[in-house]
Amino acid sequence: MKEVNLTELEAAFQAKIDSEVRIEPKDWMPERYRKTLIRQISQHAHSEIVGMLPEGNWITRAPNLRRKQVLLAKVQDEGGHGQYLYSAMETLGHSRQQSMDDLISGKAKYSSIFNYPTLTWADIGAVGWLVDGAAIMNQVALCRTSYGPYARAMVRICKEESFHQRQGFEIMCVLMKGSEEQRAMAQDAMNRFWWPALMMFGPSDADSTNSEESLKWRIKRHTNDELRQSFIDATVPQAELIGLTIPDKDLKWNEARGHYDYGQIDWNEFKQVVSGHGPCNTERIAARKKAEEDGKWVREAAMAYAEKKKARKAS
Ligand code: BYC
Repeated sequence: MKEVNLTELEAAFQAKIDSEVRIEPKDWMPERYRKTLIRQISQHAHSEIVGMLPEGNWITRAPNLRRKQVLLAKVQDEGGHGQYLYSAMETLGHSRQQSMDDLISGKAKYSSIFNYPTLTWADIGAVGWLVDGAAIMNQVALCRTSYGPYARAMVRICKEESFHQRQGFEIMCVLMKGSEEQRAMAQDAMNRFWWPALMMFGPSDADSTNSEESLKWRIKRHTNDELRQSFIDATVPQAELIGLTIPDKDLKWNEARGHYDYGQIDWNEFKQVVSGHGPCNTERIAARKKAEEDGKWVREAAMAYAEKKKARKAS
């Protein structure tokens, strides 16, 4: 039998990607492709479950029963998204426990945005509208990512995220139609969440270390700056419609480019937050660590039950 060498395998793999054939768990893949996917999917999964914390903070303080029900459902959805994503990651041979240990030890990243506090009810509107809005902009493209289990998980996640985005925008609309204090609260949330939302798309293309390879493998379909620009173009008219001001004095429609020009992002702040020095990093990791410890007996009981069932079947 003819021996197939690594270069040939890589060429066949790239040809598959280029002709839009999905890569499935049992297919051959370059080790770097597998590692990149584990990194991105686990970061994404961690973002979902850490993202439950700033919103969960408002469940007991939602202004009425309807708002409480909607927020509960949203936070529960995020937990579900984490589950789909951890399952997709496991198909690459990486264990959930290892991934969780990496999150708790600070080795693994999660989205910078969840290291900012939710100080008022309007922040729940801003998170739904801006944070889920930015997430969708990125995630719609991921429905066509080259790895099958990740792409399929994203289809369902996107459907739920668009409901989240709308409920956030509706909160902002209601506040903007309310009292002077409510409008001021909505504007304050906008002022604090606008720039961190733009940072969710990652460093500028010039500083993005992973983009080139991820674009070649069609894990990513667009660059960080392309997605950021699409988000700004889509969101500015929504803010104008309800009377919110974008906190960027350089924001201006550019007729020639057909896009909004925008001001300088504070990349120092981004680096600080990503390296563990944002306003809530310590608190977020401590909450995940406590959840992991509190849930230990449940995992142990489930494992013991599964083992017993297996033994009974075998006897
Ligand atoms: N925060 O080379 P780059 C959600 C890291 S929404 C922290 O451009 P890549 C949710 C990056 O990991 C949020 N770290 O990276 C919404 C890399 O470091 P490493 C989750 C960031 O991967 C509402 C370094 O910076 N969405 O879940 O090509 C409610 C250089 O960056 C960030 C996803 O995760 C950041 N913002 O592109 C609840 C979507 N940005 O790993 C939940 C999937 C960059 O080399 N992920 N870094 O040490 C992606 O699409 C891509 O990973 C990114 C970054 C666009 C985020």
